[in-house]
Amino acid sequence: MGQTTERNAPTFGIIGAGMSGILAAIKLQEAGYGFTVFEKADRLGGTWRDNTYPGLACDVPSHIYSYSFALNPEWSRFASPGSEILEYFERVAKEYGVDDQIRFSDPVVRCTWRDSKDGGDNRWEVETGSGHVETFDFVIAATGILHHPKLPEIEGLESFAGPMFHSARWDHDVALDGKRIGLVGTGSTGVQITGALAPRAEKLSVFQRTAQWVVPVDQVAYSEEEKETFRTDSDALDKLHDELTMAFNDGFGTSILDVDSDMIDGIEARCREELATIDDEELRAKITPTYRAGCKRLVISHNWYEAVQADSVEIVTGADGEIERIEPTGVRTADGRLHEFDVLVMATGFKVDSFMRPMSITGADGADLDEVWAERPSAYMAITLPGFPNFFMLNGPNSPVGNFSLIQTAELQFEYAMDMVERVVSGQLERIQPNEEAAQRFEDERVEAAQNTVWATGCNSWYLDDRGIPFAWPFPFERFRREMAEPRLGDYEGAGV
Ligand code: N01
Repeated sequence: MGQTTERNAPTFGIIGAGMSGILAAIKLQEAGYGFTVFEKADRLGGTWRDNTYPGLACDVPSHIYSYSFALNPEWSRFASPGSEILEYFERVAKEYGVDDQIRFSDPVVRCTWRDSKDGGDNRWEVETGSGHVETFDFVIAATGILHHPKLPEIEGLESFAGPMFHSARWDHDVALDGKRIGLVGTGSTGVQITGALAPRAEKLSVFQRTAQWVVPVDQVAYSEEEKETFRTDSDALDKLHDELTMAFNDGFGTSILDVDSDMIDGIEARCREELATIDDEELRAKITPTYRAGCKRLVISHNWYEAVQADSVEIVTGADGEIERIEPTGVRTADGRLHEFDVLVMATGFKVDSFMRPMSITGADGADLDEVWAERPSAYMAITLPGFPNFFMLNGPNSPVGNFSLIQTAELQFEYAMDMVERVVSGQLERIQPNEEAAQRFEDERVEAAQNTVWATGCNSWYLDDRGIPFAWPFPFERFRREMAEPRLGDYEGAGV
């Protein structure tokens, strides 16, 4: 396993073969550096491998949900289905020759920094579940954020007698057509599942704890002519990628920093317009949110408004519709009603504060990541950690998150990592380790800015940490781009060596 390396070239352990891990592998291969990609599952693709639920599609335009170096003229739709996205990652990994350099089905369980002052060689020792041990100069954690399914704490959860599963662990052996299905959750996932199952179920009961702002979009398919243009005119494809990036990462990404933003007003108005087309007043009231659009991640859908009006669908919500407990035959709500089902689906989101955990990560002087992150995860500039030398995270804590492509984020972070690695290779830095003061200063500034974002305007969402403070990058995307392009060397230990 691992690439042949140039003499004295640094080596890398990449944890995870999802979008970010594949990116790192391709780029390291191009740089001629040695690496091993560790993947706990038997297939690459991360979230696009784990999620296979009916209706799965990207809510970000496909032409920006692509690597900038591997734009894809073949995308079928403006926002393509999940299976197509998985095929894209598998194809790109194969084309760039990194697919057979992944160590599958063997999770990393431990990463330990062996410091020279303790007799080590200033390298990371990485151990997998099978007992395999390798050492590397650098570790890149590309373990994803929406990775660990979160089941709700509802009394009697395990007592349901029929099939019950989380949306990211879909059981495709379970029949759905003509069945009575209960669906808990109306985030991006629950809304997509509702659209797909409304025409198939005899009865679909959707348990909505909080109404969502659902932005209606057309599911536009690219014509053969358009695809042919993209195939033959790479400038046209680049231009589309750049325009969409400006609109989503910079435009939308920045609008959420202004609670009175015109863009958010426009989005809210578009949603209200669609809500106004619903004749059933009671239903309209049920699904109309009472908080500012953009506070939770916006849900994007081409069929939600049609689906909720289908005869087969019931939205169960409000004080009476609150879930009291789960029983063998269904869900009991606060009004005493028992909603009976053949199948129960939990589209209840993810534990977004786990990141690389539960693997054990020990840095310099015995620093234990579990202890460092005991309260909540955080990272200097969303990429490195004091006390954990030569360790980078792609899409880790405090990274930009929103209704835009996380691929851009990972690409910018990877460039930053390479910039810093080159400084070690050239002898400018002995190791890459931000100092505590810089990390604290960044965290203080981040927390202050986060409280002025639309995410902090009074709703509950996965964007909030245990204190109710948004955990993501709360500055303009342009600043992220700048910070990634120009590392603040003075924030690193031993800078100027
Ligand atoms: O999860 P969520 P998701 N009782 O956390 C409800 C990405 N994604 O899987 O709103 C009752 O957003 C909870 O209710 P409330 C995207 O980034 C992308 O839907 O907290 N209900 C909510 O309705 C997205 O944001 C695509 O009151 C309970 C739902 O479960 C992220 O994944 C597609 C409950 C959880 O919503 C997560 O989306 C799909 C309880 N005890 C997802 N606990 C793309 O297209 C939770 N809920 C790229």
